[in-house]
Amino acid sequence: MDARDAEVAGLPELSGTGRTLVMGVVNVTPDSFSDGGEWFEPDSAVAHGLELLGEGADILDVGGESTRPGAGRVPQDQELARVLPVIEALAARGAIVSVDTTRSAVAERAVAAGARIVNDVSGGLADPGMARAVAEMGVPYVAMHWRGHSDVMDSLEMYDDVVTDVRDELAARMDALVGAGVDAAQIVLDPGLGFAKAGALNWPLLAHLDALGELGRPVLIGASRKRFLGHLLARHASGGSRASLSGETRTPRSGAGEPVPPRARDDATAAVSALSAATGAWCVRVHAVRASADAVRVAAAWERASGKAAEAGGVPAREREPRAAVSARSGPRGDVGERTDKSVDSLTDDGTDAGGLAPTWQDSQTCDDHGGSPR
Ligand code: PMM
Repeated sequence: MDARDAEVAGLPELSGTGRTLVMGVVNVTPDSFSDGGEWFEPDSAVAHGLELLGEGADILDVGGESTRPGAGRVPQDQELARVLPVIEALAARGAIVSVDTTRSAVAERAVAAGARIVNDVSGGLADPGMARAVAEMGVPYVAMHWRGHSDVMDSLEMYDDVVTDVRDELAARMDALVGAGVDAAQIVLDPGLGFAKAGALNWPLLAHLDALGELGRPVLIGASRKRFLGHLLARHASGGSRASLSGETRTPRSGAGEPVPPRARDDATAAVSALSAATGAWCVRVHAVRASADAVRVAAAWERASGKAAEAGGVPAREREPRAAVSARSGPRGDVGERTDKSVDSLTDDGTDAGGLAPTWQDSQTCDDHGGSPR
């Protein structure tokens, strides 16, 4: 998986950037878990979208139906009334807009209103008409891993091995979509962080993004403000082992064991963006754009520099040897470890410590970061 080589048919302006793209979230909903109600009026949603563009968003993702755990469905005409004016206005201002919907009728109307991408959190499972609609429209299509609507997804979290199960289920979606006439070049895959995945299940997916890369399509990551990050930070806030070992004094941001609130997850989101970019993700979907826009640029500069170091002969093998452990620790699936190693080469030049770039599979398995709700 490598963002630099990824091509998605129908988005010529976004190819060849040499970096991971940033999708800014514009939720036109009263009840999304992260920002519900903030941009509910069309004018404020449009203003928010323009602000995100100014902060460096490449794509604006407009959605009118909350997918927070437990949420019920919004009637189709209400979803349309929420998203269409916002999409029309943002597209008219030159934004590349995606529509976040599971309904083919909404996707079709949104594309007619100027949306260029369909982002379907159900990967075509919620609406049997979606594959045909996307095939006919020929637009880029984000197919996310999904097992059921928000009101039932908490009960669908059984996995033998979350990485291989998600990969195999996405492979099956790809086959079905292509079978229905969608060009594989239109498809972007997404592991669906937080969707039928409680806290600890999300980390192996991030640590093994290369497993999705095996399916040969670009990957989009939507970690922004999700609950598994809230739980991770709650451990720090409660004076967990890392803080006390390092003698660091941290201002508690939440009560012990309680996830920090969604907005307090933005720095961690940017860290996920940087690491996702380092492993070659095509795009990250985020609420707070500026930090992730910076993060993906840092990752790209880092990658370019490591490429140059390798071309120039790199660091002598003798110096590189101890760092190979980082590659081995990042897992058996190839790409992540390989690319980590390259970055480490350039770091060795200035003596910076690069240890522990990727969590290990075992670390993730033993992580106690379970949350009551997947986000
Ligand atoms: N997450 C949410 C909504 N849409 N789309 C994709 N492709 N991937 C995601 O992870 C994703 C998504 C939920 O977050 P929100 O309610 O804050 O928009």
